[in-house]
Amino acid sequence: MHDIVDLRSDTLTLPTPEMREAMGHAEVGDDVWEEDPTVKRLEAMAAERMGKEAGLFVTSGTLGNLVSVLAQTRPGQEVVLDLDSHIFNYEVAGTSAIGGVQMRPVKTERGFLTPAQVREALRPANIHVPPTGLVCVENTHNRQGGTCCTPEEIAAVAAVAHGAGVPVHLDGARVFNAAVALRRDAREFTRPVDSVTFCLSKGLGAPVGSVVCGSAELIGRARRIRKMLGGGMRQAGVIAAAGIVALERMVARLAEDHVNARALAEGIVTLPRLSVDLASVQTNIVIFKIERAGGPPPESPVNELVKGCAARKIKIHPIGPAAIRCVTHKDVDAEDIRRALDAFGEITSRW
Ligand code: TLP
Repeated sequence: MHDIVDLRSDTLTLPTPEMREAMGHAEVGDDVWEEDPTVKRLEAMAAERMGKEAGLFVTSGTLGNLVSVLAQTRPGQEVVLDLDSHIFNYEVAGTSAIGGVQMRPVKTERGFLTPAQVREALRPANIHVPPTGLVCVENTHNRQGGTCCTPEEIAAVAAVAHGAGVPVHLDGARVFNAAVALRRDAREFTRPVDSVTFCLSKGLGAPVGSVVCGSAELIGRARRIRKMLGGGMRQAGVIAAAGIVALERMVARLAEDHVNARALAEGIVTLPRLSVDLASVQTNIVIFKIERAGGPPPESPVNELVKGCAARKIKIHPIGPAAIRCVTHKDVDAEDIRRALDAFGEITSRW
């Protein structure tokens, strides 16, 4: 039970006492000189968990994705990705603005490109067209509500891309949620791809940071690009120390967040003015809709729900004129979920 129930994102998680302790005692050095032992330990640990040769600690998932795209493309190339992907929608067009690549968003069924869609999107050798430089996939899928694709689905897409000599990047901001939900090792999701970014500062609870993993050669290039973008950090072991605790202690507990998200979704379907696609609730994200049918709606139902919840110290995030996203995480417990459901019930019963 928490005073404030913050369901806006798992990025809002606060560091655990153990993380703060580790940060306070972290052994540090200048990481641009590759002399920070704690950063090196985190990178080695991350690479091992992702089944890759090397890792690179970056400030954010956005920087991790940008560095990964820049390290594997050149200006004038095209990147194939899902229309609803985070890279295409929420990363400020960095890949185009800074990397000079063109995005080729493809509309998919559930956020995941199929092998046939990739085959169709790959450019032929023709002087008029931009060469395809990279294919990106996202798992779990944020805008689809935290849905997972299987390692086999990723492998099938990667096989098509690799067959054409095109590398594949996984935006695995929440790849550990997928691994826990599907009871698979994270390495199975990353084995087919050339690069992966995962976040320490979402469900894993670290205050800052993501890690890019790939071959030693790729990470060497990524390190230079990170420096170019101003992402070379000095005594970054202070924050990497929290990332180590995140990897060691916070992965298995993601299952609790999934149980809480499920409870939230199952409560929401019982409320007549709200609806949720239960099949989409596979990890820690619940996207639900406000149904207008069946009675006179308030002026802006979404605003009324957000404001009504805020008055009850519950924070939720609208993602459209009639849609709300809730994300469960370590700072939300089962009691908080009941409180949120009570609030939703009370507010919507007046409509
Ligand atoms: N997602 C954030 C917001 O940017 C929407 C959130 O609250 O969910 N890939 C995926 C799939 C993400 O969900 C996010 C963050 C990122 C990349 C970027 O990570 P950060 O926020 O560390 O730059």
